[in-house]
Amino acid sequence: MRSFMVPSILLAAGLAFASPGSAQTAAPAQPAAATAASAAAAAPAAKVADPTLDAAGRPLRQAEPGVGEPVDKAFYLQQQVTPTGQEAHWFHDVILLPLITVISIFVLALLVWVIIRYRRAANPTPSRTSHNTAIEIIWTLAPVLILVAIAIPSIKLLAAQFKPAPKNAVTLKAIGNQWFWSYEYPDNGGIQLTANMLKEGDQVGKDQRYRTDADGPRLLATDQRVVLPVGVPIRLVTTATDVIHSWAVPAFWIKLDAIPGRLNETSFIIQKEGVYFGQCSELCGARHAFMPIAVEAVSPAKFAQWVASKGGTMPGAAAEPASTTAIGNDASDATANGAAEAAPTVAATATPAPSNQPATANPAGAGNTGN
Ligand SMILES: [Cu+2]
Repeated sequence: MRSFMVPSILLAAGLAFASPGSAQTAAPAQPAAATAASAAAAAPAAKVADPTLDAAGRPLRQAEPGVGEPVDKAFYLQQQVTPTGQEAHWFHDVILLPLITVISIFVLALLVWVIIRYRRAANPTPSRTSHNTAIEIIWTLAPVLILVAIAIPSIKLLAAQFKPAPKNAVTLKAIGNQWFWSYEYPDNGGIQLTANMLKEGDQVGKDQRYRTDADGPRLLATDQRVVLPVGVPIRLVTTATDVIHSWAVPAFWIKLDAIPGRLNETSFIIQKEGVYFGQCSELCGARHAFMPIAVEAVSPAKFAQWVASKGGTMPGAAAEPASTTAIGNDASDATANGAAEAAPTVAATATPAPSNQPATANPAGAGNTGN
């Protein structure tokens, strides 16, 4: 199926000389001539400069060490930058971890006490007691009360994760493909991105783009970042074109399955500008480990500029979103929330617009940055 789609897309882009074989490998970069030609052919309307990239097409913002990315030899949760994530982090640190520690130590102490105190040498004639109503009530009731106490914040947290996004939310549609992510911004003029993992310098041919430290850590950096505004609700919608994937960004407390033929939805608010990395978190095939996610959170004004640079539009006309209402949807917007959105997005899944061509050949591509 895709073997037909890819050549036709390339042909449409005027790349008749690019062989279908090279297009199918989902490599993050292409030979210089092809990249330049496709960029010229595919981006006629980009007048505004992409505010996230420098003149050479490299990302201006680098990841902050220890934020939004794993740390060498560390374990524990990443610093959370969404309200839900912070609540979950608190729940883990203040409730769950102390509780499980106390219970584990208590049970271990009981076991050790029984093993030592009631061993055969120390206790030659065992007790014949088989019932003690008081203690039976205690060991039944105590766990029940503990579970009820945990359930209250737990269910609250669960509800927060699946609360529908408000009307002013920015919609990001993440589409899992074997093995890369593509993205759509249906409320912003249908901007489309394709994000491929950046390979290391020794893994690519001459003149091909490879990862640098400005892009992010090895196996996490992508050739195109997902750009999202801070302080504005984000409606994340996931789906997939082939098998089940999962869009997961630990710093957002987000892990949402992307299922072919279905839409999953959640919402979150990023509170801090920065670069946040994640990975596909559903075993999806041979290159499951090589379809990372890189999100760059920027100010709403910068987001509007980025949308303009991709040839998109901000809902609600005003191209200068100073407030959160200006950046999101208006109620009047035809592609606004809820059921109205479901039909076009499902249709978009049926026709796999995102291809596995390198993002540099994409209308929204980062450009010829490797050269
Ligand atoms: Cu996957």
